[in-house]
Amino acid sequence: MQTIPSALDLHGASWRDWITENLERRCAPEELLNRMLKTTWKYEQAILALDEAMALLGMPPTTWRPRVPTIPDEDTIQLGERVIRVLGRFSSPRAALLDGLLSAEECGNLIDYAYSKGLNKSGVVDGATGESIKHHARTSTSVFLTRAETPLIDTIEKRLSELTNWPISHGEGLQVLRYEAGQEYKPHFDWFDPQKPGSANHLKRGGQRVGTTVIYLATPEEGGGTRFPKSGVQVYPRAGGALFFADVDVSGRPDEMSLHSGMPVVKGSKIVATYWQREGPFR
Ligand SMILES: O=C(O)CCC(=O)C(=O)O
Repeated sequence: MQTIPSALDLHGASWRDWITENLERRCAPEELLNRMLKTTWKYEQAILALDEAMALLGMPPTTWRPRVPTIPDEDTIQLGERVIRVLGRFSSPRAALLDGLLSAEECGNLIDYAYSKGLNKSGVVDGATGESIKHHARTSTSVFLTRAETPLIDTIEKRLSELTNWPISHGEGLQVLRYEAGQEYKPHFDWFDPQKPGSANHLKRGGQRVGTTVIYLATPEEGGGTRFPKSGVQVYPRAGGALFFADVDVSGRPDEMSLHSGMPVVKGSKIVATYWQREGPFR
C-alpha cells in the first residue's frame, strides 16, 4: 500500500526539523510561512505543514491561520462550467497568472457596458487628503462599476470570490480602465499607507486592500505589460486572462513587493478590469 507523505515531510527532513524547531522556539507561524513561501513551498502545503507541526507539538493549529485571498494550489481550477488555467505562480508578491477567467463574450460585453457609461481620465488617491486627483503617473481613462451593477458583473464578482476564497462582501466594485498607445500607470501600491492621513477614510470602508485582480479584457498589439519592478516579473495582457496578486503578506501587512505598474502601451489598446478585495466588508 502506498503511503501519502505528510505535508510536513514534503520537502525533506531538514524542513521538518526547521519548522518544528522554530515553532518550539515560539516563532510566529506567519513568519515561518513568509520564509517558506520564498522557497519551493506552495501556499496551501506550507499551511498544512505548519498545522501538522503545531498539532504534533500540542499547539492549537487553527488560531493563527492567515486571512488573505488565496487561489487554490492547482494547475486547473473548475468553477461551474468554467475552466481556469493557472499559467504561472510567483511567491513575492504572492501572485498567480490565469488564463480563461472570462470568455471572449464576457470581455466584449463588459467593455461595451463600461463604454456605455463613459470613461473619464483616471485618478490616484492623494496621500494627504484621500481625494482622487489627476496625476501624470496615471494616464488611462476609466469608470467605476458598483457591486452587482448588472447580472454579468454579479457573475464575474461571484467567480472572483469563489476563485480567491474571499467573501463577495469584501470586494470593491470593478473598475474598467482603457490605455491607448503611450498611456500607463507608473509604479504604485494598491494598499493604503496607514501612515498617511488621506488613508484613514479609505481604511474605514472595509480595512486594508488585501488582494488585486487585474482582468485583461482586450489585448494590445504591443506593450502594456503589468510589471513588478522589485522582483522584475512582468506579465503580458491576453484577453480573458487575469493576474491575481496579494497586496499584503501572509501576516496581513502591506507588502512592499506588490509595487506594480501598467507599462506603457506601444501599439493598440489595452483594456482591463481591476478588482480589489478588502480585509473586511466594503461599504
Ligand atoms: O494596467 C495594469 O496592468 C495594472 C493596473 C493597476 O495597476 C491598477 O489598476 O492598480
